[in-house]
Order: sequence, then C-alpha cells, then structure tokens
Amino acid sequence: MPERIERVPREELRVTQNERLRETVQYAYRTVPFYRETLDAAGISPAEIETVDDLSALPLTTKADFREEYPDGLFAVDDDRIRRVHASSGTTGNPKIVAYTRSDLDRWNEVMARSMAAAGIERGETFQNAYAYGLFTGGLGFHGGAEELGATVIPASSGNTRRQVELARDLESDSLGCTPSYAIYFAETAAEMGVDPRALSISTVLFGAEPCTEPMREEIESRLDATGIENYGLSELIGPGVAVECREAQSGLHVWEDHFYPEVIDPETGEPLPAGEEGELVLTSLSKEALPVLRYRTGDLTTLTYDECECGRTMVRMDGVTGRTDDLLIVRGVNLYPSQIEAVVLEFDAVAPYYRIDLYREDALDRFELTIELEAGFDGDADRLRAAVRKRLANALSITPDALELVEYGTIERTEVGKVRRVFDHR
Ligand code: DLL
Repeated sequence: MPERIERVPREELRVTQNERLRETVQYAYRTVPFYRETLDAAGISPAEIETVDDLSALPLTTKADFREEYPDGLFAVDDDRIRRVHASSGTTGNPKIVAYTRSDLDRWNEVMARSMAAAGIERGETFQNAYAYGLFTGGLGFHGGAEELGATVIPASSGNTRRQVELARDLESDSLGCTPSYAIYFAETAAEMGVDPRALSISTVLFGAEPCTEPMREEIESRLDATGIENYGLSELIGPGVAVECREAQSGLHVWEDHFYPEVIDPETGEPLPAGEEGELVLTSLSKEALPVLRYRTGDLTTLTYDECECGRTMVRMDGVTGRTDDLLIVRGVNLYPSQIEAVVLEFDAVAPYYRIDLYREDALDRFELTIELEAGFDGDADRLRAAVRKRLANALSITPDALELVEYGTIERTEVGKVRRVFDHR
C-alpha cells in the first residue's frame, strides 16, 4: 500500500506545494545572490509567487547557470552545514557540483525509499547496488534509500562484473540497481561464466540514469527473467528519487511532486505546455536546503499525465525520457533522436542490444554511419537483414544510413562503468 502522501487528493497536495513553493522562492531570493539578481532583473518580487500557477513568471534556470556559478555559487547555506557534495560530469565545461545538508540527505533517503517501495522492493530483501559509488549520485542515492526501506544492501558499485555475478548468485540478490546498458552486460557476463542469468534470484531491475526504449526494457526483462522498473532523477535536483514507475501499473513514472514540482515547456519558446503535450521537463525543488532550484531546465523531453493511476497514487506521471534536447541529431536536415534509432533496430531479433552512431561531415554533407551488432551465433543472411533494417529506418524515420555495418556479437565496446555512449559526432 503506497504511503498516504502518495495517495492524497490532488487539492490537498496542491496546498502543500503552494506552501513549499512560497517558502522556497523566498528562501532562494534571500540566500542565493544568483536568484536575487535574476528575479530583480525580471522585475519580480518573491511575494508575487503565491501558488504554482504563478511559477511561469519566474525565469528559467539552466545548465549554463550551474556551470557559471561553479563550484558553489548556487549554494544557499554556509559550508559548515553541508554534509556532502556530488557532481554530475556532462560532456563539456565545468562539472555541476551539488550539495546536501543533513536534512537534504534525510529527504533523499525518504524519496529513494519511497521509489524502491513503489518498485516493489520489500524490507528484508537483498538489493545489489551496481550504480557507481562516488561523485555520481546513483550509488549513494540508492544505497541510502535501500537502508531506509530496510533492505539489505550489497554496495557492489559498478564494474567488476564477474564478481557481481558471483555475489548475485551466492548472496541471492532479489533486486539489482544499474543502468539499462549495464543490466544487459551483467546478463551477458553471467552467461559467459556459465551462470544462467534467468535462474538467478533477481526479480526486479531498478534501471535508470540513461534512456531506455521499450525493446531495450524487454531485453533486460527477458535476459534476467525480472521486472524492469524505471527510475529518473538528476543531480541538480537531488539525484535518483525524482520519479519512478510503480510496479502495479508500470505505466509512466510517478513524480514525487511534494518535493519536486514539474512543468513541461516548449523547448524553443520556453512557454509552458498543457498536460499531455511533449516538451522539456522543468523542475522546481520544494524542500531543498543546500541547493534550492527554481524552474530548472532539465533538457529531458517528456509528457505529463494527470490521469488516475491504477496503483492508487495520485502523483502525476511522466513518460520515460527517450530524448534530451541536446541529444537531437540533425542529419541532412532530418531531426533524429538516438533512441528512435534504437527502437527501430532492436525490433529485429537478430540484432543484439549494442549499436553505435557515427556522424561525419564530408564535402559539406552529413555522413551517417550506423553499426549494429548481431546476436550471438547469428547464422542468417546478413544482406537480407541489412536491407530489412534500412527499409524499416527509412519508413519509420525517413532516413537511411550512408553505411550500415553489421558486426559480430561482442565487437562493440561494452560500458562497465558510467553512462553508455553510443553517438560519436565527428562533425
Ligand atoms: O543519472 C541520477 C540517476 C541515477 C537517475 C540512477 C536514475 C538512476 P545525473 O548523472 O545528474 O543523475 O544525470 C541526469 O540523466 O537529466 C537525464 O538526461 C538522464 N536520466 C536520468 N534518468 C533517466 C531515465 C542521474 N530514467 C540525467 N531515462 C537526466 C532517461 C535519464 N534519462
């Protein structure tokens, strides 16, 4: 049974959100010079923000703001109140450093425990945590949540995969936390070791931190004979623990809106979009002490659904994030997200869940090369498969690669630590 707060009538939730929003805006204005300056520049007084309906008057906060305020310009408390920092690396520029007070850490444990419970994890179960421990928020975020929930944590961290398989087998792990790409790699390594991954006791995979298409989720579920539950979050807001799928419905991720208020905006105009329309997710923290964030542009594309969920939770659901505004590839004038390619390619049984996209510029023209891996023991007709993949890509995405290479199983480099990288834009 979900906690009461997860099931409160929406009007009641709204009262809590409004109260917390007023406090957060006043607090950020008072304690963070950056917010004081941006609100002043926009001619807005914190007192004007009375309810979440007034939010759109506030300026948006961006990744660039985090980078410019590196390392601690956005912190709202004195150093002696900070108990921990994490960082999110990103591909360019300064990392984003994020901070937590004791009460932020407690709240993080609470939302993570709530997420894990929604995923169906129970007290007393063994949770193998293969998210990286360290500056990345995944490892310690799940660790704290599992302890708070009363599960036994195996703090395996990422990498060392053969060892992980032995641990899962010998300690009979009930659930595994890791990125979707690592879940596949874990299953593959088990099989190589002669351990049947489906016979392991893992019944839930808490995946997240990377996009995961439906065919990729099916791969994870079938390779491990487990239920895959998607987790979403980002360091700037807290880490994992912002939203999670419920095990009951597995239909969208419930956003813990009593702590993180979501909006969806048109990424081009910045205007808020009505529920049900896809756009960029913007989040406002409602209870953070060390690092309050107002209207943060996540760069993640999603849709919000306020319909009732069959699990009884009243908190809004977001769709799984399959694209980021900065992942958009423009190839010969066609807009393309890597996940769209993944969704098409993985529909073919003969294709393993490994691929890479290389983009070049040749004589002022884009060149798009796609490399996909064949399933182990493939003995079909490669030319026919290649033609079929090309045809499906052309139909679904109006683009075909200039070169489509099919490579033997095991050729594409595996990612054992960190987030997988599949796009190499050499332009
Ligand atoms: O990835 C937090 C996390 C850890 C979430 C473990 C879930 C599980 P960052 O390293 O700051 O934090 O990266 C945040 O990763 O803005 C998304 O673009 C992406 N991301 C996170 N979860 C998902 C997901 C963690 N379920 C960035 N689907 C976010 C797609 C995701 N993308």
